[in-house]
Amino acid sequence: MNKKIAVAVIVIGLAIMAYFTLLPAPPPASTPEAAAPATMETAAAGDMPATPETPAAPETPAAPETPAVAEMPAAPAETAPPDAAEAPAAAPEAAPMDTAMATPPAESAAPPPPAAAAPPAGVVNVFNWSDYIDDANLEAFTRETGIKVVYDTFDSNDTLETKLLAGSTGYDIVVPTGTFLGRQIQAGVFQTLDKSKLPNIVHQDPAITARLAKYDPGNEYAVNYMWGTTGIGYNVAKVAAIMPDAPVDSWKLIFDPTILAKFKDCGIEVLDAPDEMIPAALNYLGEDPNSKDPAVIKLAEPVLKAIRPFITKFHSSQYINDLANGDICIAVGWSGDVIQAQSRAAEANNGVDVGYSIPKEGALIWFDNLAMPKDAPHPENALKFIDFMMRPDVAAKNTEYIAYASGSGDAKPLLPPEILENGAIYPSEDTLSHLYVVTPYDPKSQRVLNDIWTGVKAGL
Ligand code: SPD
Repeated sequence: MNKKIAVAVIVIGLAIMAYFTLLPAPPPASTPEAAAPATMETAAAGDMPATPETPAAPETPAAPETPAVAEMPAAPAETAPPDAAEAPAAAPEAAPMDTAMATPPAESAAPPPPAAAAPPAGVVNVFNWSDYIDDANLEAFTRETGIKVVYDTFDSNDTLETKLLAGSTGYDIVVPTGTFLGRQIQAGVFQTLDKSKLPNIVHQDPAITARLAKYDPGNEYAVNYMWGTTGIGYNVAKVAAIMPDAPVDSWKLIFDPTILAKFKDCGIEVLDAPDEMIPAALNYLGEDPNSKDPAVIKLAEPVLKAIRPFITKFHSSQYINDLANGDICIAVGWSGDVIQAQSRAAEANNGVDVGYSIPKEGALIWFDNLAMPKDAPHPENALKFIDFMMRPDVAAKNTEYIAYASGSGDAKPLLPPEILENGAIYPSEDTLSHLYVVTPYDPKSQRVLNDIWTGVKAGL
């Protein structure tokens, strides 16, 4: 009897040993989980390379396969500043905006061949606009360089500027619009870019680089990432039902209170951006949208106050989902964001048709740029990131995904005709000739702008 028990114990023991021997090994750092971008909140900060024992971002939830339009969160207005040197790894509260919304393309879902993955090489801390990158590009960057991307988002230049002026942001890469970049350079918040480390700069569109030089003389501090326009997004069916001859191709739709009032109950959102809305109102009045004269700027005030009662929300990213879901009729928004709303509605197959118009009176053309704060903790990695984003195939992938025009001229031949020929993304020469630029505001005119905006929003 005892002999039988002893034999049974030996057999069970051998079976347990065999089971553990056959268990799969833990995933290497090059798996998609390890390559997935983290947020500043989710990342273990500093230069700690990801190891198989401590994967880079195991907490980041996988992106949903079919984004549920209704569930997409609004971009956080603020994100906590990283402390690249000291911040401990924190449990995530939410997936980063872009990660949560992205539908991973097929190629990013498959693990890369082990030979393609570079060994861990530290981190790069990126602060970009929400809905402004193809996450597959972040994953490819990590795969190719071994550099983990810690990625946070914002939806307002003011948010970015407040952080930059306070200093010690912990960010290696930020993406200011030209209007803000110019004065931020003056304020000394950026470092010059070592062009010898940016071989892909040769692919940039010379016309866009020349435009950028107006804000960054000599193109020393920044390279253009994307550019676009500020226009009107609208729900085609709902607007037509309320007003069959609605002037969707004109700023009258927004700034004529007798017209806008008709859409109040349907929902109207405008950008929470005085540097956009005030020039648009001035342009509508036939004034110089780029005026820095306080007396001229103040002409926009009564125009904005007259439409204030009909505005449902001042927000600079919520309108993407709200348009896509058919929750609002009209938004003053950014070109690519409105096109993203179109795509989300189409993906959701919800029957919502979103239109974008660049009003015939003219609209703002703006340039968003990659720049490196003076105290960037990982400048070498930042240069690698900038160079990667300028690579034509990478830039084209971003443009295809976010529907904004790229600073890379050599990306254009790689784009499908439906992007290249979409005048909302790459406006025609004729449309371009109607667009206006806004140059940086000095402190005095900026104060006038802010005061007007505060009063408008408060309904004073
Ligand atoms: N969702 C990305 C939006 C980028 C908009 N940047 C443009 C700022 C123009 N002032």
